[in-house]
Amino acid sequence: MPDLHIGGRWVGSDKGDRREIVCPADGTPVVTVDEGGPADAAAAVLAARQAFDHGPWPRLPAAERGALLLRVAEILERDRFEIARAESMDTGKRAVESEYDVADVVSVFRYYGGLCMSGDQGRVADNGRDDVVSHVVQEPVGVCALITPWNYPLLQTSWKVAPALAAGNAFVLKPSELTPSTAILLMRSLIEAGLPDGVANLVLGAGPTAGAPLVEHPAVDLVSFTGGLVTGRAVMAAAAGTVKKIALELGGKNPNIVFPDADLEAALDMALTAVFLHSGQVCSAGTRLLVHRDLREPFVAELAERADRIRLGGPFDPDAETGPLISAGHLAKVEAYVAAGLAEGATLRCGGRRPGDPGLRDGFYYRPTILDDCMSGMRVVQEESFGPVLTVETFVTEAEAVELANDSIYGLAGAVWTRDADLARRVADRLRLGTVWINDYHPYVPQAEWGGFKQSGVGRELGPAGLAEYQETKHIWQNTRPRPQRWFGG
Ligand code: TXE
Repeated sequence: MPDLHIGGRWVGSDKGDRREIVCPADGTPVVTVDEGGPADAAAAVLAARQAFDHGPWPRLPAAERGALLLRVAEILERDRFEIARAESMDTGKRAVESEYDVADVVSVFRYYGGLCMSGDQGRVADNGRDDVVSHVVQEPVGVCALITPWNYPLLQTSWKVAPALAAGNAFVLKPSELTPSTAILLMRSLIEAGLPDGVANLVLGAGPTAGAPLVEHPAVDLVSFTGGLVTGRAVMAAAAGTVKKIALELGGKNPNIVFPDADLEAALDMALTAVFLHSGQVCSAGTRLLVHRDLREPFVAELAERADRIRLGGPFDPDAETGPLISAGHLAKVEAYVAAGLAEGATLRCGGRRPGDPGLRDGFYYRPTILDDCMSGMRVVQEESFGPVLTVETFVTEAEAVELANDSIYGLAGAVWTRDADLARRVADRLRLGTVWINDYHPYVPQAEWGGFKQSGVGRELGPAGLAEYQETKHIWQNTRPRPQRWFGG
């Protein structure tokens, strides 16, 4: 069966191009898929436009859209092992992590399905007139281009697809060219749930050839993009040509601040998870450890000792604790960042190399790495390596900790560890971050908004604000007793 889905039909690409997907854990071929280009992107936009302008979906009662989203959740839950397996083959991540991801995806569809059911009919604004009704309503934005990355392929897609559908939009999804499999499976689930033709369209292919034409297309009303900062800037600039609405999630360099009175056992354990989960390929990874000077030596020594014991392996290796990087190119990028850090004066506490295990030779693995003696100005501290690399900086005062944490062009997420609730709250209030964890790291729920301050992005995903991104607000002024005004003499 062909892999692009346009206007309710599975089709091959206009040019007939194909792309082979390989598993990053060992380089084995996973699947070959159709590779779309500009003509496919344009066809998908027109199909979505047609479905939005003339189809039933945007005009359905919200509760019916909600019912469909809940059916999608059921189907995804039924197929969770097949979906998780596909995700693990494309990304190399452990099967158990993919299963957690699919469970999260199901929750996201349930949450937005439920939000539709809540039956928000807008509001009546007080206009001071008894002859006029001012009704403020939310409408779908229109045709949305949804562009997603490779680290949490289906999860990041669900954060866009579920609210876009809940609001009544039509969309074209362009997943990462490295990890297309679960987008295909999602499309099948949407069809099985009964989504009308043309509402959901799938174009596979590379960013410049399949993604950029979506961003530039005049018939697209909104672009929601998750990916790297450099690409995000290009997307923002391209979207300006037709003044599209945009939502961007562009990663972070997230501070994890440890005060001396913290529960050190928990702080240490979670500092490892914060940065080394999914080998650091997490936008909110706690890559910058800011530790009080008095704690630094014992804390970092134990961190390094435990990081050195982390077991690497493929998706189905029961002993593996984390997996490979996504590609050879990404591995080279991470290596270059570590080299740059060492050249700038950092001290290597562990890792800094590929694993020696011959069983891992064909995968894109990199050992968990800790760079000590870092300074805020270093490239490895400021730029996202998106790998298993932790940098260590020290502070003495609360003000210094806040200043270091905020010394970044990013502002996505971070954590503060202390038993002093007042201190924790003071610091949380001053951090310029979209998410702050106190005595924890990484949890999120579909009910609460996610997104970044500063160059970590524009807009919010999840929560009610994640739905609002996909809505336009309209004020309908209804004069019930129209009379001539005689503004002009006539
Ligand atoms: O991402 P890209 P890449 C960061 C991370 C990583 C870096 C580069 O630091 O090392 O980004 O990764 C599509 N117009 N993050 O190159 O290019 C592309 O096809 C429209 C953080 O893989 O941003 C894919 O679907 N679309 C991040 C998506 O954009 C374009 C997650 C993301 O790819 C395009 C991943 C264009 N001109 C990487 N060029 C996070 N925020 O979690 C590419 N794309």
